[in-house]
Amino acid sequence: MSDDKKIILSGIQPSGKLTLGSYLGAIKNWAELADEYDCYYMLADLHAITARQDPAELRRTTLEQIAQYVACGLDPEKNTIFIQSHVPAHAELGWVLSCYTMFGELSRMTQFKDKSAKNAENINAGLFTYPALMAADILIYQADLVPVGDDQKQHVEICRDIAQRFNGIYGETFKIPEPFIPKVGARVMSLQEPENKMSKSDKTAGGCIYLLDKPEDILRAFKRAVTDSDTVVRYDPANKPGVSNLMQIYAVCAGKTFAEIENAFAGKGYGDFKTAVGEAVVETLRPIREKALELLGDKAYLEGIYKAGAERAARTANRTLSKVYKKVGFVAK
Ligand code: ATP
Ligand code: LTN
Repeated sequence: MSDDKKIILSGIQPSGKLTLGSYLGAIKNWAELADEYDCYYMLADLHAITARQDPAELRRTTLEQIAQYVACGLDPEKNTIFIQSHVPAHAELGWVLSCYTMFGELSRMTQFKDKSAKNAENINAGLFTYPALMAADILIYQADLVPVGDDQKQHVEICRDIAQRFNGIYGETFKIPEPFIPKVGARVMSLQEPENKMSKSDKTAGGCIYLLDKPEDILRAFKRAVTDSDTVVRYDPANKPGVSNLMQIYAVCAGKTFAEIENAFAGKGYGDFKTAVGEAVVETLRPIREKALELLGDKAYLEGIYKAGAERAARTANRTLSKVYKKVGFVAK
């Protein structure tokens, strides 16, 4: 991996099964960037424990997620794939950066407010300081670009603020990263409650499509997707959130524009449209599911990927951490 390439970092919490939302909003773009950039993709297990996880389940979903990263087209030879807790420098820089992150800033984070409202019994300090650790994840690789869905934009913005604050005090230390958010698919909504984001922690039956879902389950979920009492396939997110969400999904999975979709389904009603969207999603996910299931049978291969990934990631990460420790005045070892 050469030094002159721009750097990308992104990650997903292994807190459950990956959804169509995380694929269209984030992972799909990752694979397309591998040749142009030096890419780091992690499994954010340190972040995952901000919500209570079952230990055995967390181990299992972490491995499954690695298999799915590769199945989604991330070539482990071209991308550095690793588990966040295997590179301790993240937590170390996270602590330092938490001392340069303000209480007021953290209080404004939408994800904190949403997750606190949903889990009133476990509003822990980690959930609150989450953005400081996420800033460390990004800044420790001197990342130029952070490919994420729309919901993470605010976290990339606070990361930029933290980096600028630190650079302002100690001189140029961190590269200021930019979010990279797709034009279509940046916010896939629940199929049952199209006003809410499709999310792996959402327990509403039929709202979520998972990457490893069977084709017949995917088709059924789309047939039952909530639309409206009108019958026109038209892109209008404010008045027709269900149909507009299906159009977004179809646009990305079938490679069509909204105008093409509107024309193709003019006068046809929702039944045909929902079937077409379901079929396009089935065909998009079919190779991913098959590849992921195959890889899950080869634990040694997956282990090889995350071990090599952590070694490579740690080399870069430790360089930034040393620089930061020196700047803040820690005595060298
Ligand atoms: P959780 O429910 O545990 O908070 P999540 O399903 O919301 O998880 P994340 O792990 O937070 O997913 O997100 C993984 C990546 O996928 C992030 O970059 C996020 O922005 C993106 N993403 C998640 N859900 C969607 C969605 N519905 N539409 C588009 N992008 C999404
Ligand atoms: N907060 C993200 C996961 C995440 C991340 C990151 C994404 C943790 N660290 C660094 C991009 C860059 C989420 O909840 N999806």
